[in-house]
Amino acid sequence: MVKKSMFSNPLHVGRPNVGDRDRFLERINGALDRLWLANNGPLVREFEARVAEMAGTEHCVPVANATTGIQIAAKAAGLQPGDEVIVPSFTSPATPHALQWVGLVPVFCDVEATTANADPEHVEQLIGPKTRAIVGVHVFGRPCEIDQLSKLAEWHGIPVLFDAAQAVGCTYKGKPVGGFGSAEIFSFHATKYVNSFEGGAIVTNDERIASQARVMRNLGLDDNRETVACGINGRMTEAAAAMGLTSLEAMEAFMEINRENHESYRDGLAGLPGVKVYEQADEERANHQYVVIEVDAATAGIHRDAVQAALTEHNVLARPYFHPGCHMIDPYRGRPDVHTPLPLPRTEALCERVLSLPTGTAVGPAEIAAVCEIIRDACAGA
Ligand code: T4K
Repeated sequence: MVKKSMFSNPLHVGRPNVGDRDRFLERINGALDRLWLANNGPLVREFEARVAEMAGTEHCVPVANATTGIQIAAKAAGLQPGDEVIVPSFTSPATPHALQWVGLVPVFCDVEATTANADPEHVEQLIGPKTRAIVGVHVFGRPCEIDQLSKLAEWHGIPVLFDAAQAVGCTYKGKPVGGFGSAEIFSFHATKYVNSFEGGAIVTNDERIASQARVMRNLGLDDNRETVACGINGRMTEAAAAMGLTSLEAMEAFMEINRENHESYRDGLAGLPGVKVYEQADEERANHQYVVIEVDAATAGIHRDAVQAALTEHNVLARPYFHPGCHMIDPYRGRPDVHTPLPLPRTEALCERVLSLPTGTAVGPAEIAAVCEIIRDACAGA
């Protein structure tokens, strides 16, 4: 039986990874010396080049965060207020909110039980006369069915965008995530394994979308400082780019630590009935930035919420990403203009089972062993 409060300090999910501090401070000092702190400065331009290189794309437009990036990408792809966009319900509220905020109408699809990603068959069923785009999400960094969603979009003559907020550094069929669909959007939020404090990037091979996005990110101003579109301030700062560049330099090391952590959790929870560690596709490069367990209450004899409560007692602050499904939250639930045929059974079942556990540089084998022991104890006591 585990002792009371295993950890004196909270063990968080989403603890930021910090790269080489000296290198970061050097970059910050450079920005202060140059007195160039924002508006597409040299660090942002360098970050842009590094992210494009990592994603293997022709263009990268750094932005203030992924939420703004989704909004800008949707508008740059030509979507207009009132257009319906099919999006999975099992995602961060950031995805539908970003769409809703620019006047689009999210239509929620169900997910595949094994991958937690959008079910292409359900997407196909939902495509109707007002559908103007599909937004796939690479949930927990595992790429969604990119080929099938892209084919559907092509058949219907509509764009497909990918919310790649969680999939920095991952591959799909051996190619880096970033170059698929009309555009993909990365997040470099503090809680992501590669972070720029707050930040994001739109990556694309579409010259028109990239140039539109650049203008829209900068209040609609073009290179000649003429206002040519209704823009927004979606710019990244030099301080964010300094952190982003430093973090990117450590990306491989962070990924390796995440991979080892994932393995330690898998070993630590092996054979525990009803508790499954979410897996990435074997043949792909995965960032493992989220370690997610699925607790099947019927088999485990305990609900996910009780496992979370047991962890909280020990100062382990696990997170039920994503619960509830976006179709169950305001402003979407019950709204007549959000045409989601209910229920979404696989999404709803998954939302009751998932729990994200601490990973990244803040934890190691000893912490993970203790977390697994708490979970085993909770299940045994149920
Ligand atoms: N699409 C998807 C699929 C996403 O997952 C997200 C973001 C987006 C789009 C939008 O990307 P951004 O616009 O954010 O670039 C967190 C993140 O804030 C959010 O970025 C992320 N998804 C989501 C999955 O997780 P919260 O509300 O859970 O964050 P919060 O403040 O509760 O922090 C989470 C944990 O991290 C806590 O235990 C505390 C810890 N933490 C957090 C911060 C900020 C730290 O230890 N240090 C820190 O600096 O959303």
